[in-house]
Amino acid sequence: MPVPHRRRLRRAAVAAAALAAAVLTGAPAATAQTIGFAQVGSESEWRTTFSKDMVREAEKRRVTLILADARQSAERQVATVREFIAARVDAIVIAPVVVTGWDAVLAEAKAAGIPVFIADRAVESDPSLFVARIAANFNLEGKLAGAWLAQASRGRCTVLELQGTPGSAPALERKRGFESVLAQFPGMKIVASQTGNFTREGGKAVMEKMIAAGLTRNLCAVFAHNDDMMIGAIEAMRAQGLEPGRAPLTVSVDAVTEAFRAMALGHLNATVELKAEIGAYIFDVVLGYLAGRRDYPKWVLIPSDIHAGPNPSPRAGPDTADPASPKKASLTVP
Ligand code: GYE
Repeated sequence: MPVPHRRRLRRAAVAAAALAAAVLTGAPAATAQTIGFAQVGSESEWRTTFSKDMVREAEKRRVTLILADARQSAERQVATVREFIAARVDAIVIAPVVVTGWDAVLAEAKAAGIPVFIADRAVESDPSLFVARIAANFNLEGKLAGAWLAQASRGRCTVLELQGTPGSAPALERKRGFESVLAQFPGMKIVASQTGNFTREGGKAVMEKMIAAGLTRNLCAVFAHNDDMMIGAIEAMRAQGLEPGRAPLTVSVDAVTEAFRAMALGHLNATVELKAEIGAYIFDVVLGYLAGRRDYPKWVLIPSDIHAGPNPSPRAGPDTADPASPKKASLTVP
């Protein structure tokens, strides 16, 4: 993977020739740049769509992209970033597995003069060590999911939560955002919360255990930090004769194709959209920066949205005796 010095020089020569041509013709300069992309893994449909989009966008912009899949390992990912630094790539994009453990390697990139961009997930480190983070607001996503559920259950609901990868920004923030909404409703509470590591198998396995432990009895809702875990959990619930989408209600995050299918079948009630095709947002900033632009905010925000299924969800009315089993469907908010 290391880019040999000679090749770098050749690239520089090509860039210089292109610039000379551009000056002569008035056309914009074409530069050949190499960008290292330290990706989380391929744990979910959202992630694989994002990776494909990055590759497509790099081709479109004639940039060489070295995509390294960390297979959800934080250590492997840090080692990859060190390889990118040794290879003297022009820029590094990191979608960090977890928020911690980044200061040393980010400082090494800075010392080597290689700009770093954080994409999708966040890091907890000195912000002067990276140019910008290009990402959605995970806390808001948790809030949107919580607000949807508060409305659907009229603020009376017991919830099972399937968490994403421990220590990852979306798991931490979606939980915080969701809980901040629940905190406003004394009748809503999370009764159990476990990680399914953002995978379908993980969501299924955790839900099987929860069912076996009796946690789905009289349950109002399941909140999953991503669609893949929810789809696994739906499978587990249906196998046990439960009717996810009716009882319990189901809400997750990502809005991948499979989620829309589950909503059309009535198994999933709502999903908060996290755009997966965000390559254009990322390359705009990276290439803009490499071309000399410096006025980027530390957080370049990608907007979020919520999608609810076609069926009006059953809601617990204020007169429903058991808040854990919402049976009354009503479309009017008192
Ligand atoms: O929601 C999930 C994934 O980092 C926000 O990672 C992302 C999450 C996404 O694999 O599906």
